[in-house]
Formats: sequence, structure tokens, C-alpha cells
Amino acid sequence: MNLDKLMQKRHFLTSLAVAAALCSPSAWSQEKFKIGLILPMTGPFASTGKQIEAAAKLYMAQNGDTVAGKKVELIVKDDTSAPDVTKRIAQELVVNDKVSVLAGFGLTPLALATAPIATQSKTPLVVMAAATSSITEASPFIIRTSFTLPQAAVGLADWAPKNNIKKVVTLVSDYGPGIDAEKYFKDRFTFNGGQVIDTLRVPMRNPDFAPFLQKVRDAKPDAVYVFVPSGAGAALMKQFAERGLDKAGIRLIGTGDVTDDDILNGMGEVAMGVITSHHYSASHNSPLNKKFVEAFSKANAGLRPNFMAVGGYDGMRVIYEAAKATKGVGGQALLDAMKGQVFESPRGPVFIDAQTRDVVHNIYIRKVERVGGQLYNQEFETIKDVKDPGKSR
Ligand code: VNL
Repeated sequence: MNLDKLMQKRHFLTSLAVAAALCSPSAWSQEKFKIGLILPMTGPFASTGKQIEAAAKLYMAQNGDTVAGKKVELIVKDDTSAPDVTKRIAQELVVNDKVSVLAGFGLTPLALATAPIATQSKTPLVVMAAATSSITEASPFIIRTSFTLPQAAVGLADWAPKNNIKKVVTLVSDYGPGIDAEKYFKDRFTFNGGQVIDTLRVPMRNPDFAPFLQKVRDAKPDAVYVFVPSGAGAALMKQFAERGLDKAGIRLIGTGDVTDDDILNGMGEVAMGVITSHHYSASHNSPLNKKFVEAFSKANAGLRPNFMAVGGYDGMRVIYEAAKATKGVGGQALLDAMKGQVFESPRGPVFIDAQTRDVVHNIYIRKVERVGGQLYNQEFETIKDVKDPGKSR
């Protein structure tokens, strides 16, 4: 064989090898399953983004970065908590990156702004944080793994009147989740014989709680019932003490957003004894949660996971299991495989209601106590398998 022929033969063999490699299963496995995770990573709600990103990464570290033979690519984007930015990023992720799932959504307006993108592109959208009841009704492609404010609100409205709290002023952040928290607390509390003597709404951005707390003080209720979004609780608690409401014998109760595990430990004495209702506490007593808290803390320089982290962690679970079921196929099939999932979460048992696409879980009544030198929301009562009361309108 002359040199020319030998070269030709070599070339042919190389081409064959390349073609074979392209058709081999290992090449197919290089195909990607992309998840677009849109979060507020900067600005006043950055702690929510940080918690959810850390939880999603922990889930992947524990469960592998391939699913249904495809490599999982998590694309994290910062929307700075501006709805128009969230929507634009979602569009880019769908059109350019061809993601199979949109996930994250730190605040209600961010989820609502993006809902039309999910509907138009038939892309499942997993809400891991935002919690206004109506969000799941904004698109048939929305699934929620966080919680809803009506779920959290009604538990405390049942507990309070049985525990010497008869007269309440509500004080909520003036947007979707705050209005849900106010309405569902007020209706149920009143039904139970309690009295809401004033309903105060505080601007959502850069809130100054002082004038509102002064009003509460003047009204002399048994308790002030609060909702503020995750991250804002520390400022509220500080002003509550500065205004002397605790000294005046006014109790603070609310949904667990105010005693968020991310910031609770820094609140100090004023938080002691605060009663809240919520779906997750870092001190939830289960072997699975102990493992979760330990692994999360280890991977994140001692950070304590809050309820946002759990929404992110469970959201990844729902996405992974759905992708396994569809062998990585997206769209309607992926959405359908997310519906009806039942599993144990660090928060306790979880069910994704196939009809409403919303999360069903336990709500716990908790009290802030010192455990081993640290402040925790200690669960002392469980209301089992709570569906979103907002869906039965
Ligand atoms: C929302 C609800 C945001 C509860 C939160 O923290 C929260 C929301 C940022 O739906 O906007 O704790």
C-alpha cells in the first residue's frame, strides 16, 4: 500500500470513529436537561435567592447531575426582584437556552409577570418561594413547592382565640401575600369569636414600621398579627422592641416568615416566645430534616436553611422525579409527571395536588425558644395535610 492510500484509509477510519462516537449512547448522554433558576440574588430579597440556590445545588450534589441519562444544567439568573427583568430572563431561557423548566420566583409579582411565558411556551414553571394563593391560577403550567399564605394564616387564627388572644390588629406587607395573610387570618379569627380592631398595610419596599407600630400600641390589642416577606422580620422585630410594644404587653404573632430561620438567631431576646404558624422550621424533628440541615450547613459555611431553602430543595425533587418519569421529555408530559407527587420533605409529608398544582403539607404552630444557645421555632402543634384554603373560593 502506498502512502497516499494509507492516509486515505486512516482518514476513513477516523471518520468512522467520529461517526460512531456521535451515535454512541455516551454521546447521547451528553444531551442536556436544562433548568432555568431565576432568583433575586441581589437587593433586599437576596437572602431568598441565596437560600434557594444553595438548596438546589445541595439537591444536585446529593442526587447526581444526570437525570434520565441527560446531564442536568442549572442556569442561575439574578432578576434583582424586578418583574420585567424576571420575565425577560425567562423568555431568553426558553428561546435561547431551550430550558425544560423555569424555576425559582422569589416574590409574587415575579411569578405573575412570568406566568404568560410558561403558558405560551408550554414550559413547566416551578414556584419555589412566592406564596400568594392565586399564583397557580395564573398559568396551567405552574406548579408550587413553597406554600400559600392562606395555609399558614388559618392555623394561627384557630390557635389564638383559645390562648387568650381575643383582640388583634393585623399589620401586613401591602401586596399579594400580605393581603392573603390579612384576609384569611381575619375571616377565620372572627369566625372563631375573635375581633380584628384594625388592619394596617405597610409598603412592601423599604418599609418603615415605626408609625404603624405606634398605631398598634395606641390601639392596645392583645396581639399584633404580622406578615412580612422573608428577610424583613429583623427590622420589624427591632422596631417592635424600640417602640416598647413588648413592654406594653402586646404580643407579636404571625406567619413564620417573620421569624425566618435565616435571621431568627440574630433577633435576640425580643423574639423569645413569639408564636407563629408555618410549614417549615429548621428544628423540625425528623431524621430526614436533621440530615438536610446538617448537609446544608456544611456546604454553606454554617448557614441555617430556612423555608425558602426547603421550597427550592423540594422543587428540585419534583423536577428530577418528573424528568425520570418522562425520560427527559419536557412540556406537557413533564408537567403531568410533576402533578400528584407524594414524598417526604425536610418539612414533613408533601403532596402536589394534581387538580390545583399546589402543595399540600402540614402546618405547625411554633414558639421561639432557646435550644443549645440558639433561637429556634419549636413546633408544638401539627395541623395535618393542609390544602390551600384559597382554592375553595
Ligand atoms: C412572598 C411570600 C415572598 C412570602 C416572601 O419572602 C415570603 C411572596 C420573600 O409571595 O412574594 O416570605
